[in-house]
Amino acid sequence: MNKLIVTGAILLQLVQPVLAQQKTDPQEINEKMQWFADAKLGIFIHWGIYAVNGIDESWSFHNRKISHADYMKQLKGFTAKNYDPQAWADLIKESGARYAVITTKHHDGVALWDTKFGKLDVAKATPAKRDLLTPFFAAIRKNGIKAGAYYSLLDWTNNNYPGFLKDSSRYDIKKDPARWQNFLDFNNGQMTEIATRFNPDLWWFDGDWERSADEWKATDVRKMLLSHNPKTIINGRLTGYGDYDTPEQNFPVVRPNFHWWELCMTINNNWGYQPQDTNWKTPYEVITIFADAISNGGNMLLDIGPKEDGTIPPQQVNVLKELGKWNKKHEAAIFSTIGGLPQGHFYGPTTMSKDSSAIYLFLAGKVSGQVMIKGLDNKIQSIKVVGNGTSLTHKIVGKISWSPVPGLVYIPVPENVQDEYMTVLEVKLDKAAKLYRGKGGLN
Ligand code: FHN
Repeated sequence: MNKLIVTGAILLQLVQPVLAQQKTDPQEINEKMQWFADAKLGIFIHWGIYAVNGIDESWSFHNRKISHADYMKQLKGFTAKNYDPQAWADLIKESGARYAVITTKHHDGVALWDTKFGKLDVAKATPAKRDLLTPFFAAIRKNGIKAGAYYSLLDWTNNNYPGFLKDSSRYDIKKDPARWQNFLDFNNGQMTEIATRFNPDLWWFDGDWERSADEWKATDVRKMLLSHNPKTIINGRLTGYGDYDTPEQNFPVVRPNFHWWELCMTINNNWGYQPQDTNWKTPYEVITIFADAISNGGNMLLDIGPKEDGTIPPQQVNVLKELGKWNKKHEAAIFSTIGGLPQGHFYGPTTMSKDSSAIYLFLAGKVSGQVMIKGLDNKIQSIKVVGNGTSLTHKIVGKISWSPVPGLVYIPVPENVQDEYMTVLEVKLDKAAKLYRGKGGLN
C-alpha cells in the first residue's frame, strides 16, 4: 500500500476499487495482482492468417472489405516456416517486458493450436501443420516471462455464433437458446483446452461487446478459469468480470479510475502485419508513452505483428531493442515502482519507490537548464541520474519561514548526463513523500 502522505485541500483517493463486478477479497486480489503491478511492460502478439495478405485481422471480412471465402483462402498461405519461438522469447526478454500475450484465436475463429473443437486451426487447415502455441509458451516461460492468452469470445466464422458480417445476424439467441448454448459449449471447450494445456498466467479476453455478461455467462467463465488456476489474472473484457481495465490505443489523459490498468497499443497503426502501414512509432514516442502509463499507475502492452512465416519485421525488432536498452538503464525507476506524483507537482511523468521515499522524474527530450518540483514537503537526501549515478545539486526557492507551503525544488540538469530518449532522475527523500496540495498562503 502506498504510504504517500498528502496535505492541503485536495484529498486523493490513491487506491481505487477494481472493476465493478469484482467480488474477490481485496487482500487476495492484491497478492494475485502483484506480479502484474510490478511488471509494467508486456508484449502483445497478433499473429494469424491475416498476415498472409496483410489485411485487417478479422475485421476485413466482417466489414465486407473482402469476402469471407477470400479471407479464408489465406489459410493456404500461412506457413510459419521461419517461426522461431525462442528468438521471439529472446527479443521479448531484450525489450524488458515481463509478460507476453499472444492471440490464441482472433474474431475470425482460427485457432493457433490443434484444438479438438472444430476444424479451424493452423494444424489442420494451414501448411504450418502444427500447434504454434506449445513452443511459444515454453520459450516464454524458459526466459522467465509470464505468458498470457488472448482469446476472442466472439467468433464470426462459427455457424452457431449469431454475428457474422457487419449489419447482419445468423439468428436471434432468444428464439434459439439451444444453438447459443452450443456455441458457449464450443467456447468453453476451447478455453478448457487452453487452461489445461498452457495454463496462462493471464487471460486477455476480447470481443465481449456483442453480448451481455449474462449471455456470455461471464461469472461461470471466471469461475471455471480460476478453478484451473486460482492465480490467473483476467483482463476486464469479460464484460467487466475481470481484474483490470484495458484502455486501447488512446492514452487516458487523467489517471484511470481502476487500480490496475494496462494501455494496449500498436507499434504502427495496425495490430497484425500490414506491409503498407509504415507509420511506425519511434523509440522516443514509445518510451514517452510508456513513461506516461507507469506514471499513472498503469502498464503498457505493446503490440507486434509477425509475418505469416513467423518473422518479425525489422522496424518492430528495432523499437523493442531500443526500448530494451532504455529499460535496462533505467530499471530501478520503472519495474516494481508505483504510480508517481499526482498532476501539478512536476511537469512530466514520475514514479515512486513502493515506500514513496524515492521519486523518479522522467525528462522527455533534451532539457536545457533546470527542472522543478512543487509542493514536496520533505528533506531531499540526494538526487542522482539513474543509469549513470551522477549526483546533482538542487536549490529550494520561495520557502517562507512562517508558511506551511514548501519551497520549489529547482534541479539543474547538465547536458552531458542526458539520455538520448528520456533522462531519469532519482530524488531520495528523508521519509515517505509528503505532498502539499493546497492553494498557497496560510494553509
Ligand atoms: O477487434 C479487436 C482488434 O482487432 C484488436 O485485437 C484489439 C486489441 O486490443 N482488440 C479489438 C478491439 O478492441
